[in-house]
Amino acid sequence: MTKLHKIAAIPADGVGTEVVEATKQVLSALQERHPTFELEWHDFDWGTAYYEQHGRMMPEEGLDELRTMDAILFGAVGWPTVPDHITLWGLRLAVCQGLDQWANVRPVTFHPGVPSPIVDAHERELDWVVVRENSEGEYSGFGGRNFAGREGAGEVAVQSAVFTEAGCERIMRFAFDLARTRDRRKVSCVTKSNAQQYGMVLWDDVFARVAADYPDVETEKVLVDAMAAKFVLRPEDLSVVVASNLHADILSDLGSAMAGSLGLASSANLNPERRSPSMFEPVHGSAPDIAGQGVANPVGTFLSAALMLDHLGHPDEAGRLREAVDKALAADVRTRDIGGGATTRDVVEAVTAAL
Ligand code: GGG
Repeated sequence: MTKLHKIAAIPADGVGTEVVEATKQVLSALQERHPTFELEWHDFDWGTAYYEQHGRMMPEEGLDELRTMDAILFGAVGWPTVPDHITLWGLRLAVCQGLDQWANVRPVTFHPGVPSPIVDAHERELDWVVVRENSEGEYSGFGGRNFAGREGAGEVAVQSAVFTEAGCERIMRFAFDLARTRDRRKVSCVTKSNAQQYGMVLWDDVFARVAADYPDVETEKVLVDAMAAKFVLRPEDLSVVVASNLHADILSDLGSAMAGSLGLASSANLNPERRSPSMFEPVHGSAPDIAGQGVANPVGTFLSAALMLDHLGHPDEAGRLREAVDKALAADVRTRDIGGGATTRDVVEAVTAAL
């Protein structure tokens, strides 16, 4: 039986438009060959061009439109004509926070044939997942500018990180539940609780309390600076890494660079209770330096679409898509960010042929 899903496509800016279009083509080929699912696409032209016309990144009723969807496929946000904090808050964060997509899952995956700058070929069985708290912390938007500072200080800006016990607890439980589905049942908790003695200590306290409910899961607490070193020096010791909004953003970029390129990295912004649609997007941004040239790496978006198929209840099809991506990469169909000369179109054709 074919299951129909309503999917919002928000390509947004720069290479986002190219990688989302490429992904729609690959998904269409997949659904033709394996008609267990059908995707009904709803295209939204939100982003920086929309902002330049309307003075906002998405319409006021945009979230209501998205609430009628089963899932969202997102491209990338940001363009040099508008400050990044306006575009990010106006669209990506507006959707993640507005639809309470509080768990951001970012797998770090190594692929055959893709050179890693620091990991030897024989060790590439590595894979771990960064779980990013996606609703609060350093991204709570709390603060302001123009406070009166001490004399001679000039303008003062305050940016507060807000951590709630409930927000910490739900992301920790999510991380522990995820660890239970993996070969290595381990959760690494990241903080900077030696220096940030309120929010990060709450984070550590909640971690210890939640860990007590999961005696079968190994745990460790690591400061974010030490975790950055550990990513590079002992990645085989990682399975699930749970971290705040900012820390996890940085660490997941490091992980994907270790695996060869940010262009390969996928992510899922989940509302685990399924009260609102979840959003799937490559980790990379809009890459204005290569936008419009047809050379963007679509693999991060393909693998985000695989996460979307898992979420929609099609794990076999998601697996087929992942296998086809690995076949294309192993056959050296690689864009220039991973040392090849392939175009976006070449990758679409190779993955489609391998499906
Ligand atoms: N596809 C991900 C994306 O567009 N990211 C843009 C960006 O600047 N993100 C920063 C963040 O979300 O922390």
